[in-house]
Amino acid sequence: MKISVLGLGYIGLPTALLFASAGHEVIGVDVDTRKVELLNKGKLPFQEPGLEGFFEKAMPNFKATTQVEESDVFLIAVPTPLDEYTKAADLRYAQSAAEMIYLHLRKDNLVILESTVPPKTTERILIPILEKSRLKAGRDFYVVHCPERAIPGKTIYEMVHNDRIIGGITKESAELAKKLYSSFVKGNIYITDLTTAEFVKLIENTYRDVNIALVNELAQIAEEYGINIWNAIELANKHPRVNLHKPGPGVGGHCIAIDPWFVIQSSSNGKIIALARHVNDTMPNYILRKVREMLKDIKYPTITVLGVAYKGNVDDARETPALRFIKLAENEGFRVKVYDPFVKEFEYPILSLEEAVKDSDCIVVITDHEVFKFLDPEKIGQLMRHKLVFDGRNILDHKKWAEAGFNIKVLGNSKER
Ligand code: SAJ
Repeated sequence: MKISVLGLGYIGLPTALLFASAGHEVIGVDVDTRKVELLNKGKLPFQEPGLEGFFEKAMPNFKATTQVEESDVFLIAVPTPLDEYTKAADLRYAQSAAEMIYLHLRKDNLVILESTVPPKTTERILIPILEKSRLKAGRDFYVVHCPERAIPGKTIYEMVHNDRIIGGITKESAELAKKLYSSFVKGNIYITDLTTAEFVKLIENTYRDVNIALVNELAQIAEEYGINIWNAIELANKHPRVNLHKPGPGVGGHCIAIDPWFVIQSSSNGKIIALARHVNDTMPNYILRKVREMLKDIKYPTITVLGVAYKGNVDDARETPALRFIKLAENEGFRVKVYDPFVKEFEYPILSLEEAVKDSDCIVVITDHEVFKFLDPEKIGQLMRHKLVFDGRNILDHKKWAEAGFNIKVLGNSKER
């Protein structure tokens, strides 16, 4: 098959390379000329574990370009960001991808939408554009929605091993796409209709968002009762049907903080979903209140944010709660310094650990990077002005930090060490 993949980002590029490694002829299309040039030189535009490994294998069957050409399959994997003003999906990129495709669409082509979209988007937005080709969807060409479900940091593994959902305009469309994906997917592939597939993708992330909001609220309640939420969660999760998530400074990334809005944007329901968004979005405010209490006797305090990635062990800071925390802290007159061992691009300078903790009054852990467990509090303490830590992820080795003379507070645990 000749497959054109539109959008060579975190999802489109690995998908394109997986199809190419499976023996298909793949044309990667992106509007970013720099990215296209890099790829054609055999260089990857971003890091993702495992991606480099099979790039070489894929190369003979892969070409990057800025123009769409005639193909058997068109796969759309462009961003569908949240419009902050309307809290609805911004479908501009998906629409322009469809505009590029319809000019080259032929009978019996398959069009796949992988981008995350609000329910009914494929039917109401995408298909009308494709039908400007004068071909009829479901009769002259095939259409499916096959949402991506891979987690950043483990994208390749999950793309190969996770189960997939394919929603087709017709059963034939879904069956055709299933056959195509089977060339690299080892998980099960389930077939459904277009709107159900769109909905399923969204409710997976909504489930996670609402559950994280629940534990974030419980963490605050636990503090009122003077108990440790982390112990309570561990014990509650001994129940065979309970799986409480982990509290933290909120939810970042380009999926979980966004997809719940797509579920409710055109619905008259959605109270719990909107409330969960609010709880998670305001966690940085809560953490700042806690930090302020710790620093109440210190004039002109400086704080050090440990971790600005939206989650542990990744270099991705998109929609990170760290940014909200830093901005709020600055508004209140705190001086903020930032350290993250992975993140390269960020709105604030990323300092070395020594620079970031020097003369600081308090460390605030925002990201659960595994390496933070192995920090040396003795050395860090010697550089700081006051030895205070707020652990927003319960990730540090508290015993070690207490032994080094630190006063530690942990989110969801009002007990001091
Ligand atoms: N988080 C918590 N507590 C938890 C779990 C996560 O505070 O117990 C926070 C993380 O720190 C992070 C955010 O939530 O800020 C999201 O992280 P994540 O690891 O839960 O998910 P993402 O956004 O990296 O990827 C999700 C995945 N969806 C699900 O697990 C249902 C992934 O499978 C999707 O493909 C991806 O969204 C997407 O693209 O939609």
